[in-house]
Amino acid sequence: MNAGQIIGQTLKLYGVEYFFAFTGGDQDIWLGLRDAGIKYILPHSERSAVAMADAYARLTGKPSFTYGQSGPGAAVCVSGLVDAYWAKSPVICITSDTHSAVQYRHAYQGIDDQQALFSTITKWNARVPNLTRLPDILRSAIRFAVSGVPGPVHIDIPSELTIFTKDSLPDAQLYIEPECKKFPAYRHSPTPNDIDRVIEVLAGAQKPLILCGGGVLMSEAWNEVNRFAEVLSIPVVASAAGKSAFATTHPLAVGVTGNYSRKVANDVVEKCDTYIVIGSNLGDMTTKRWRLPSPNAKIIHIDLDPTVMGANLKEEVSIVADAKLTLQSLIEAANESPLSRACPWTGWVHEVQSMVAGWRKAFENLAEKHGEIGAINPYFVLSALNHFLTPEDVVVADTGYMGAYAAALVEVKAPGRKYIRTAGSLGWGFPASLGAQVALGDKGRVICITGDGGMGYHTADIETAVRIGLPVVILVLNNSTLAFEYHLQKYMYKTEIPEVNDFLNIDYGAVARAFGAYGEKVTNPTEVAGALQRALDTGKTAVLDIAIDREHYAPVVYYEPFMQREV
Ligand SMILES: Cc1ncc(C[n+]2csc(CCOP(=O)(O)OP(=O)(O)O)c2C)c(N)n1
Ligand SMILES: [Mg+2]
Repeated sequence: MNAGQIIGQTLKLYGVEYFFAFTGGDQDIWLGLRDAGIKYILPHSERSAVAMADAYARLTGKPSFTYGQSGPGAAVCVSGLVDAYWAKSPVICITSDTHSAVQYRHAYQGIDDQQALFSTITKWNARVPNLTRLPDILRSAIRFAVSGVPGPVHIDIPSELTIFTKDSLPDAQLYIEPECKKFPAYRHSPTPNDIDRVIEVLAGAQKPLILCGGGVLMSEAWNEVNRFAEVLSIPVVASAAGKSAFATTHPLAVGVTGNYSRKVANDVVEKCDTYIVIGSNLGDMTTKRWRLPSPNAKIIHIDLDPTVMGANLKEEVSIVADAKLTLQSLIEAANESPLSRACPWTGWVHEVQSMVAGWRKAFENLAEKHGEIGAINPYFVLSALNHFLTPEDVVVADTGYMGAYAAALVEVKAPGRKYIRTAGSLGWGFPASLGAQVALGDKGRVICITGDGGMGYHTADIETAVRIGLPVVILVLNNSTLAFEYHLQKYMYKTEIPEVNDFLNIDYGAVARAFGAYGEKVTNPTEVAGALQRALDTGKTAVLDIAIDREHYAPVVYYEPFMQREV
């Protein structure tokens, strides 16, 4: 077996279906994948490929694979892996590297230390010294990616092993670790004492609140978190990463808290006296730069990563264990506890529910203002989208304002892996939505929410979507500017620097049609609902370019105290 065959056959044994990559010269790998029946997905850049692989992993709970050719291809992969690194997404990136015979000799596309490029954004990073080591290094890469705190890994293979190689390993020992087909692998249980401590602290609580972080989705624990919240009648907020762990339509749901959030969710977090944090590192985005919760609140923190304990806030109880296993034990303990028979915090639940109802009313009022021709109100657009969303749909949001609009306003009608967002890299959303649709197959529709700034990064991948036949609906909320930047100038600095943020008014609907997709430009608010209906009904890739008001500012907290957001 040569390297390509070893890679192809190993992936097949792990049940891998897809390989997301922008090609380089390493034909042995492509032949190995083809012979193993792994489907090759070709987008228009390594960054798109990584975003697709990343979204695929986040939505399936399985490790995913991508690639970059030695030098420039590898370098582009790095910029895509950043988001997987933040989101703890197990993307395995294989790169070829300079032929060992010419390393350090100014070889074409050579980077002397290519591994160093990946070192800060991967969990593990290994060079394959010879063919004999490839099977075990591949297994280790997968194990590193899916076990402990999941995350991206990198394998570097010198090109003497990947291009037209005569080397072969006749007796390659290929086997897999079944536990590593999904993540998080090798889950840890809580101790009985951990569970007792939670019930003990809750017995003294008057205003408890649950925070669902991304770890709840990673651990596939959404049914358990719903059950736990219901058994004890505890309201639930989420981080942007954990948004879809709890349906926003649930009577105990409050919404996303943090910097890109619902105002009401931050208000509720501020009031709680006991904060049960599940699968979150309590970073700045979730805690409003550590101004939430109140310093008096007792924190019960459940996470599989011991290094997040105490990193940001002081915990009353720290449980280092898997979210699903911990919640299963907590449900049992809660059922046995008097707390489940006579809810001591009914008044708190009613208070939270009336706060959420007030927020909903305020949002509906704002969404009733449709905006002007060419300056449509984004609240109106998202409210219209909510009417069309089904419990099966998956929403993929880009970052900045798009992350805030989507986090605060998009309804999740059933819990599960239904919402993912870029953890920070502008432009990730659109290619990620294609990976999401590959993951979903025909089990649901994917709707991507991106700005024109985000869409500009990977416009060419409309062709990818059309070629592969992915019926993603892409909403480009187009204000012909990087509005986040524009507003920071306007409100914080009381000036404008248009050359830093303003673009031409591009019609992405027409662009989409040129690529063979369905496309419309929506300038009149009265066209929004009809256009959404048509895009969702086409059954093919659809782009709606919606001309939104460049003055509209999203539900973010950055302008405080310069400006108060509305909801
Ligand atoms: C790769 C990358 N570059 C830059 C940024 C900073 N950034 C965040 S949001 C944003 C503006 C996004 O513009 P657009 O997608 O058009 O949305 P809008 O703000 O106009 O609503 C920028 C430049 C980033 N997060 N990631
Ligand atoms: Mg914009």
